Amino acid sequence: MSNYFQKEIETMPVEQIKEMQSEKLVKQVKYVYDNVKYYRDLMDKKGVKPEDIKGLEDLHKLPLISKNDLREAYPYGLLAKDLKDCVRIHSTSGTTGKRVVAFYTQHDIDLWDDCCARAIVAAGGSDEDVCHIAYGFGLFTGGAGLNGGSHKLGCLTLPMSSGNTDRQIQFMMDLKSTILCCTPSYAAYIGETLKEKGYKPEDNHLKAGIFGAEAWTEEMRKDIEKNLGIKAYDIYGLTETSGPGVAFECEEQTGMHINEDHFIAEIIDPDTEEVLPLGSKGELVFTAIDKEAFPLLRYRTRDICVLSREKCSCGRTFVKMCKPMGRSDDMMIIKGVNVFPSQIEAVLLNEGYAPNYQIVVDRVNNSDTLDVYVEMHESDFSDKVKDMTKKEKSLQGAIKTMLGINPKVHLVAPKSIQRSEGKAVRVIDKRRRLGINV
Ligand code: DLL
Repeated sequence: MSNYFQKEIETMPVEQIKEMQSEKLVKQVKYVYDNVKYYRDLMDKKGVKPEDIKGLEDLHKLPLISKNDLREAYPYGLLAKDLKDCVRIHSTSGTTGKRVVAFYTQHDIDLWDDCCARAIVAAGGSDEDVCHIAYGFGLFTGGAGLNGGSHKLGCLTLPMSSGNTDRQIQFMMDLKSTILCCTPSYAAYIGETLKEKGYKPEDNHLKAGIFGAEAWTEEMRKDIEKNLGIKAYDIYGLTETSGPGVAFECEEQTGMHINEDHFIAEIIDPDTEEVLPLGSKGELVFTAIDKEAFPLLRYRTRDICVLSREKCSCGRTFVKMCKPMGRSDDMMIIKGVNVFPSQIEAVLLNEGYAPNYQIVVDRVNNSDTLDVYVEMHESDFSDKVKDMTKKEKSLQGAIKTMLGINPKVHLVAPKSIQRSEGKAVRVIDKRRRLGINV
């Protein structure tokens, strides 16, 4: 039997959700038009007035916006409230160009906390739990978001932030953490370290984990669940929409429910920008219908995804998004073939390797090269060159079967690929040095 944080909303009949979205959308478009010059100019340019938006069916008439608009409007250009009404700023970890900064009023934070509290309850949490938050705290939204949700629910909250894994483990054991929140790659690393220290999965008190902020596969989920002895739930969000909690997984673990009382989701064709029907694969676009300080209308996430309204056994009626299948901008084109890092990861896990790898793409003599560095398990290590070559060839074959192109596989010593306390750096695309827009 499912528990909910806000049952009436989370299980509301779909027709009613749509009515609610329509009403909020009409108000929000007017609010944004009246208060944000940047949007007003975009809408005027497209010839759309707030009166043209009478409900959900008119959403497609609004202009799409992207990270470029956010960068152009940096820092205050999309602000809809006076700065004195704002109480917080967060920012993306973007390393190129201007960062994206998002502003929050107290009301925005309250709704964000609700979204994260819903996620914790959907993962089996209650006010009896000890919520161990090992997402980074600071400008990144992961720590603050789950921290807010955990407080709202009344959990005993451990705001650990990321890093210092020995201390994480000591607190986890001594203070009996029951729910772990961090990136999936850090969860995998904590699991690995626990094992190294001689702990068995049943030695910790954890029952669930809420992992997101980066792509991870079903195979990785199984690995983490086994090593930590927990159920691992996905959580999705982005700084621009507030942070984690835009969507969260329930006990069915078959995709993430989007908090549709606050966000309208669309799927578009990333090339033509045409809205695609439910069930199509395309780019996820969000319209935030409750945000005060930093409103977003039709924001292109670049995440490739499929939405589904199949009935969920948990009783929630919110539309579900699948795990993002890559980004319309992290897809690599190698030797003319579209490659997602998650495809390579799936092969590695399927072949029994840990998800510790690095993909290096380059162009040599006008031809693309793909090198995959993969860590071995201690037990795979052999000083016979012949054995190692055989293993590399076998993995190479498996990746070739998946992608249709031939990679060069390098098996490297355990722990030799640098670990991350936040998002793992999976891909190094050296073609950028040649000015190629990958
Ligand atoms: O990563 C917010 C977050 C924090 C989500 C903690 C979940 C947990 P950004 O740093 O702005 O925000 O990055 C947003 O990360 O567009 C996706 O490409 C990716 N992403 C986020 N969650 C997932 C997920 C946070 N569950 C970008 N699976 C998004 C795959 C994810 N990718």
